[in-house]
Amino acid sequence: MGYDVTDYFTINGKSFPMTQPIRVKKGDVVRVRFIGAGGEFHEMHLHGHDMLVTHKDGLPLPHPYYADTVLVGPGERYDVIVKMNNPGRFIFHDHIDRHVTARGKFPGGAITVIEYDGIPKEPWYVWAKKDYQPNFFYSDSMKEGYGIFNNPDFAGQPLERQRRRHGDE
Ligand SMILES: [Cu+2]
Repeated sequence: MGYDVTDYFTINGKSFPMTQPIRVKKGDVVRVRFIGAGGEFHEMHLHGHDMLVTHKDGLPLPHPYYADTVLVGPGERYDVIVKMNNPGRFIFHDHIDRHVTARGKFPGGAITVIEYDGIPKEPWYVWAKKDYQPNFFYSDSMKEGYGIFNNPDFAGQPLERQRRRHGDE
């Protein structure tokens, strides 16, 4: 016997403090791609910055808009662009209280931190001595352009060639 209890929330498969910071320099422009992979709505909130929402579900928005919170429903995708113009350290998290817990304990779940280069890390800061994994947020693939449809590996085959291959001409 069993039933679904959602009591664990993640960013890229990890729950805070096992998530990673987003390390930036003043002047950087960061793209964040939210993918609602679970069964609940998430209110993704970035402190100290505005997010420019540019894409929804892989399609460019005709009128990009600024938001400090992006509501991401199950299966939805949003791309946002953030100008890193406010040096400091800023929490970036889900504003639904339960989603910043792990098995009922706060803090956990969907939390990360924007860390600017050169901002000192006080000893009380939980990530003062973080073992940093730079590609946790797939930042290397994020340099490749929007959406998997621009990736030649996902481009598919023209219909004519598919027919020939399947021999049903
Ligand atoms: Cu907040």
